[in-house]
Amino acid sequence: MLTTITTSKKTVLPGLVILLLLVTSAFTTAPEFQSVESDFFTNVSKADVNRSISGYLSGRYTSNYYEIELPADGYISIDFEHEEFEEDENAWRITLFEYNENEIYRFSSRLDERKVSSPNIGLASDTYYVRIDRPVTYTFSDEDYNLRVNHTESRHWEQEPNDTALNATPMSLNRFHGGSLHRFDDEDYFSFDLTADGYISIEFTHERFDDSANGWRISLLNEDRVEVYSFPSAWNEPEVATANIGLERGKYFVKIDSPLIYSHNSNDYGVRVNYNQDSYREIEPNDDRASATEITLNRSYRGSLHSSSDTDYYIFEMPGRGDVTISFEHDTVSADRSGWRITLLDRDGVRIDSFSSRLNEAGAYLEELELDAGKYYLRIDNPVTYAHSKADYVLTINSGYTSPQPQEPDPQGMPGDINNDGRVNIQDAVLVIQSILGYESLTADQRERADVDGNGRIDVNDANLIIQMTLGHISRFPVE
Ligand SMILES: [Ca+2]
Ligand SMILES: [Ca+2]
Ligand SMILES: [Ca+2]
Ligand SMILES: [Ca+2]
Repeated sequence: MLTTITTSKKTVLPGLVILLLLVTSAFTTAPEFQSVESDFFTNVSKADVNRSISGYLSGRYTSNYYEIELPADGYISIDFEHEEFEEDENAWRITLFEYNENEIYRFSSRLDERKVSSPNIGLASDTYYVRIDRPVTYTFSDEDYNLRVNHTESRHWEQEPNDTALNATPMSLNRFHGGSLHRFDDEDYFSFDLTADGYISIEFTHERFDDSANGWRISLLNEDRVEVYSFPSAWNEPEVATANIGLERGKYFVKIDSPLIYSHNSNDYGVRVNYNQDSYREIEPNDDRASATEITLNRSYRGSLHSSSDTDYYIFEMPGRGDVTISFEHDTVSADRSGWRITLLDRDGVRIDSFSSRLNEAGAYLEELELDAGKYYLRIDNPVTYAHSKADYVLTINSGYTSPQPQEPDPQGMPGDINNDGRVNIQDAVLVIQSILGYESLTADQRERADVDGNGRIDVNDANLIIQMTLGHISRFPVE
């Protein structure tokens, strides 16, 4: 019996659907029964930025859509205003979204709230939508409202949504970029590229507020999204700057988020990455032996303990048994405390010797230490947390031995100084002759310095000119 009924219903249904469709198409305007999708197409109107638009919700289930074309990259804020009523209930919901319906921001307006505004939201030049509808409560108001999308043009502002490293907003080095955590769970990723080894510092600024809660957390991440360093900024701390952080060339991210939900601050912030090229610098992260920064003898390297828990490992090689002197220098700070501890370790990480450098002393030395051939580590850390200084230090390992040094291209290298020892002498002429004869091959930088007549080739005329310079017959090369 049951089966028979079901079958008969099935045969009847298509007819009913067709009938319903005919009925619906006969009475096309029925706003109370429109779906969100049909609302979008019938109820969307274009809205210019920086101009007030008035409107009202014609029905309990109506949504008004506004299409907003941003003429340039920058940031917007949305103002929503209406007459002030007595009830303290939410009657309007304002939603900002992208064309693919990805919601960017949503807020509500209460009946007794004459004006509400969104925080500043960074957006790229594109088309966006604002929807006005009733919040998910029973309150409904068909009173007039005014909507205004304020747009400010800026080429140095975050572009939402940038909540993952994949969507990071590219940032220019040495320039402030604006942004805001428009929601408590907003995360802002910026990306930057270092084309050469060097060091950066990050500056973070915002208006000063009378509260000591941490409103922002700023994290530096490397290409693999591994955190290199992270620091907070409190509401009442309008400027924070990190120590110099040595980094190797590559891609990096700066991520800004709220450390805690209750201390979220939606006001604008500014963030800047200052960069300087430097080939003789620690490379963070170098907090363990496996990631130690390689250094060579008789060269000064700079580094810093960017936080009280930072540890810096260096590795160097003794080509044979000999004496070394380790020098550690820094700017002085008036406090009379140990600021740095320097520990020498063997290749297995066993301590050989250590010494400290006090904050109020310009440096400290470990002298005349005899070491066998092999690899060694130096560890720099903080002996006592409260005595931390984030100032740069300069570390040098002096020894009669010279490490085999990689030929670093010296941008200041002068024409004729092929071996880059700061002088033009007969050794340079010999190098040129050897390279012409094929006994020696020169690097690209050396070839550039060797071509002293500037004819694009290294030939006997270049060697001749270098010899003449050595003898004092000429005072400058044709290329100079
Ligand atoms: Ca943001
Ligand atoms: Ca974001
Ligand atoms: Ca360091
Ligand atoms: Ca380190």
